[in-house]
This record gives sequence, C-alpha cells and structure tokens, in this order.
Amino acid sequence: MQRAFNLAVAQVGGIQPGEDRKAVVARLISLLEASHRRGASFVVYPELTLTTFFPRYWRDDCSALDSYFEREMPNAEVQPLFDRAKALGVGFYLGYAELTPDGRHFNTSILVDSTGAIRGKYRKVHLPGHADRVEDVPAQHLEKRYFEVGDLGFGVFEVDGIRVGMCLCNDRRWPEVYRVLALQGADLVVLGYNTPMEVPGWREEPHAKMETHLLSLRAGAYQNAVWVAAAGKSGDEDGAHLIGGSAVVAPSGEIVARARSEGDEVVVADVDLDLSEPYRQSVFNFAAHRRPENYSLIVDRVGRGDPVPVDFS
Ligand code: CDV
Repeated sequence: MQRAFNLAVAQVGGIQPGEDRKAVVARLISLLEASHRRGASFVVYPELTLTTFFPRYWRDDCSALDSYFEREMPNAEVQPLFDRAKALGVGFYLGYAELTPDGRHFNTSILVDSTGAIRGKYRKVHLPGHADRVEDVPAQHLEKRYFEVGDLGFGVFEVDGIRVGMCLCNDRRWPEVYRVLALQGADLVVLGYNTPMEVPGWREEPHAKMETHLLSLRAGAYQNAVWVAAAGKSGDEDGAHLIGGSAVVAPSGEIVARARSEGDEVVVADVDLDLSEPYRQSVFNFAAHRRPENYSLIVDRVGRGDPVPVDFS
C-alpha cells in the first residue's frame, strides 16, 4: 500500500440469530465490492462480525454457544470472503469468535493482506460486562463469561507495507492501548465494535453512547499521532439496539468520514499516513518529550488507590 490510500470501514447492520454464516459472508462480500469500487485497498469489518452478538444470551452450559465460534480461519464458510478480497487485491481486518484446538475461547481479530495471507492476530484484552447472570434486564453482556482475556498483547503488524495495530471494541476506550501501539510505530489502528445501548450495570445517558465512542477514537488518534478506523455492528439485533457511528479519524483528531445509517454501509476515507508527521515531530515527539519515569503507577497499580506521597519540602 502507498503512504496515501483509500481506506474503507464496512459497517454491518444487525445480524439476526437465524442468519447463517453464508448469508453474512455474502453481505461482507458486497461491502467489500462496494469498497473496491470506491478505490479502497483495505477494509475494516466489525467485532464478532460473523454472527449476532451472542454474549447477550445466558446459557447454563457455555458450550451450547460453541456454534458461534470459528475453529479455524479461514474456514469453508469464510473462504469466499478471502477469495474475493484476494481477487480484488484488497486487505482487511475481521473480528470473530475463536475456539482454539485446545478448547480456549477468545474474542479475536485478524489482519489479512491483499494476497489473502493472515499477517496478524489479536485477542481482546479488555473484556467488558459480567460473568454472572443479571436478572430482569432485556439482554446480558457476558463477555467475561464466554471469553478468556487475550494472551497476545497489543501487536503491530506489517500489512502491505504499512504498520497496523489492532484492538476490539471496549479496548478503544483505554488510552494505554493506543500508546502501546504507537510506541511500536503503528501508523493505523483498526478496530471493530458492538456497542449496545443497554448494558447491565453500565450507567450512561443515551446521548453519551455516541459521544464517548467518538471521543475515544478521536483522543486515541490525536494523542498518539495515528490514524484510527472503527467499524461497528449496528442497528437492531434480536431486539437489542447497537449504536452506529463507524468512522475514520485523522491524527489531528478530526473525524474525516462517518457512517450516516445504522445498516450495512461503506465509509471511505482518503488516508495520507504522512499527515501524522507534524504531530510526531512536535507536540507528540515521544522520544523528546515522554517522561516514563513518572508513569510507573500505570503499570504498578490497577485500580484507583490513595495518593502517593510527594516530598515537596
Ligand atoms: N463489545 C463491547 O466491548 N462493548 C462495550 C460495552 C458497551 C459493553 C463497549 O465499550 O462498547
């Protein structure tokens, strides 16, 4: 890929429980083709793209949900997406539920280059929600029950000549994620999300759902001098409402492209990776200005605690 290229974010409208992989993959291919027609050489798909957002369902026996997981990638059902992308010379990011050969469950994403080769993998670290059943709510959010915390860290991968970092949904709200990726020279951070309006125990005004989503992307991009591209699963899913707002954000923190609907929609942005340079050479010149000796609390402490005494005598 050139330093300047067209980047597509493929927002996917709600996927209903009865919709099979074949139908979903057909939708993804049509979003891919629309992206390609608009000149895109890379497409970002959502988190858990291939099925409905199943962590909303309680099952006494977790293995009852194994049908929502992929045992290999690509597999026969997803192969047509890989084939079509390769034929068009388009790379992509895809989120899916991963079941490993030794029976581990992860919320995973991959980076695929324009030749169809998988160049990177990420397993979600910040799992939101809860592990126990919550009574009297329209939907559960059981990511802490159905997935293990990711064990691959935050990697940056070379994809068609550019450095790409990944994360998934709730990760986008944590500043440490972008900084760890930016410290490895990421030019672009890509992510997928499923953000339901109703999450048990999550108190936020309805208008703040979109605000905090976009704020997180913008802050991550600006404070780390990277491009950020985020694709959501959006709209109605089995009676639950997921926010839209799939977007591409420049290193200035400005949103340069954003979905208008809550359905299947391609958003294309004209990305120039070199627009990061002025920020990298001035305000966010990490080598010149960072003072990590003052940040040790970030890794030494997890939760909020008491102030650390300061000797100012
Ligand atoms: N899938 C997610 O990680 N969703 C979370 C919330 C809404 C539970 C998010 O941060 O969007």
